[in-house]
Amino acid sequence: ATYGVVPYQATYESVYSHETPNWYNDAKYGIFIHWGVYSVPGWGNVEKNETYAEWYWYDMNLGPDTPEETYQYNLATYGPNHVYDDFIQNFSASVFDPKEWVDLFADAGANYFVQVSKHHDGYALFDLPANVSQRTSVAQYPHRNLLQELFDAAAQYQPQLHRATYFSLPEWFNPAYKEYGFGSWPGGNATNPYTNKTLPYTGFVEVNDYVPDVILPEMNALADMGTEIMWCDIGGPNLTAEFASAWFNKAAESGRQVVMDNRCGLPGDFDTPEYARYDAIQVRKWESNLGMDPFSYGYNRATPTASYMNASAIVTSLLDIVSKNGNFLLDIGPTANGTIIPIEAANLREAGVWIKDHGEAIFNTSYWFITPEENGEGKDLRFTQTAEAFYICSLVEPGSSLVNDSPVPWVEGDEVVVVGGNSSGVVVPSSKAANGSLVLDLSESVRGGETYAWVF
Ligand code: FUL
Repeated sequence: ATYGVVPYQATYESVYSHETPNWYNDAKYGIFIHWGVYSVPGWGNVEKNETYAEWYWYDMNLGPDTPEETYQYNLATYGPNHVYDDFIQNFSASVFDPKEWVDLFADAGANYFVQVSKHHDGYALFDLPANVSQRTSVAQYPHRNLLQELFDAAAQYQPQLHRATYFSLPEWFNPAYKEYGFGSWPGGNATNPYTNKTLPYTGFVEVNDYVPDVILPEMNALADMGTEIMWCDIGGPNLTAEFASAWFNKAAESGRQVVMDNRCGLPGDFDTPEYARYDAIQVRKWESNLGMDPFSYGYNRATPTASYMNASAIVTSLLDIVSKNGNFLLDIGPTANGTIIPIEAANLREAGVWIKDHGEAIFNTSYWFITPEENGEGKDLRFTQTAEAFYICSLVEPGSSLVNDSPVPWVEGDEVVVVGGNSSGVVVPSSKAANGSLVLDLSESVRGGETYAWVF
C-alpha cells in the first residue's frame, strides 16, 4: 500500500496526501515520556492555577504576581541567584535504565513510545552537530545520548514496539528564535524583568536563521535516528514541507512507514487533542494524549500519589478512544535520575495484564460507525471490529441481560463468546428482542469473572 502520492513534493498538497500507515492505526496504545531538565525542579501548581511542570522555566519568568506561583516556589526553594540552567547539572540520569523502561512499556501492552526529544526549553536529549546546538544532553551534563540509548534498548522489541519522538519547533528563550517570537512566546527575551538578570541560554549557537539552521537539521537528525513518528509541537515558522517530503520519500524507498502529527505547521496525518479526547467518532485519525498525572506531562512532585490514573481508568480510556478511531498516548513523567515513579509503573503494569488478555478486541481493530454513547441509558458500550469478529465492550458491569439497542452485525445463529477474564471463551446465549435489540444473557460467573470492562 502507499500512504499518499509518491514521490512527495515539498508542497502543502503533496505532504497532506500522506496518511497514517496501518501499523500506527493498529497500534492503538503508546507511552508518552516527558523527561528533561524540567524534571529536576519537577514542580507545577496543583491548587490555584494548575500548570504543566514542564513549563517551569516559562512560568517562573512570569514573575511574582501570577496564580502559577512558580516564581515564588522557585525563590523559596532555590533562592534568588539560582537560574533555570543551573538545573542542568542535576539532570543526572544516574539510574536511567533504558532496558527497564522498554520492558515496562512492553508489559503495559503499548506498541509505541514517544520520547520528548526537545521541549520548549531547547535542551535536546540527542546529539547534534556543534554548529546547530550545544544545548544537548551530549554536549552538556550528563554527557549521554539519552534518546539513542532508549532507541537502542527498544531494538529488542522490534518490530512490535515503535520508536517515536516529540519535538518542539520553537524554543522559548533561544535568542535565535527572537525574530520569530509570536503570541505570548517571548522568543529570546534576554533578561528576566523581575530579577533583571540575563537568562543564560547554555549551549546556544549563533546561527543565521533559526528555521533552516536549527529546526530543519534537528528534525533531520531525528529522522536519521529512525524515529517513526514526528510528534511535533507548536508549529510556527517551519520548513516542514521540505522535511516531510524528503523523509516520506526515503521511508517509501526503504519500505518503512512513518507518521507525522498535526503540530509541525501542516495538517499532518492525525489530530492531537491535548489532555482531552473526542466524544464522538472522528473519521480522520486522531490520538488522545493524557497524563497519568491529572494535570502535568512532566514529573510533578506536588501531585498526590492517589490522583494518578489507575488501571481501571487506563483500560476504559483505551477502549473508549479506540472505539472512536483514536489512539491513546498515555504520558509518564520520570524523575531527573531516570526513575519511572512506582505508582505510574505499577498502574501501567496492572492495566497491561488486562489489555493483553483482551488484546483481540483492541489491537488491529477498526471502529464501528455508531458513536456508542448514543445507545441509550444506563449502558456504557463501545464497539470495535475486525474482518472476523465484532466486539461489544461494556465499560460498566452489566446486569443479567445486556440489551444492546445499536444496529450491530448479529444474525440468528451467530455465536457470542466472552473475551478475556476468568470466563474467556464461554458462550453467551444471545437473541434478538422484538424491537430488534441484541440481548445477551449473562450468568453471574460471567459477570463476576471480570474487572474494569466486559468484552464479548
Ligand atoms: C503542549 C506543550 O506545551 C506541553 O508542555 C506538552 O508537551 C503537550 C503535549 O504539548 O503543547
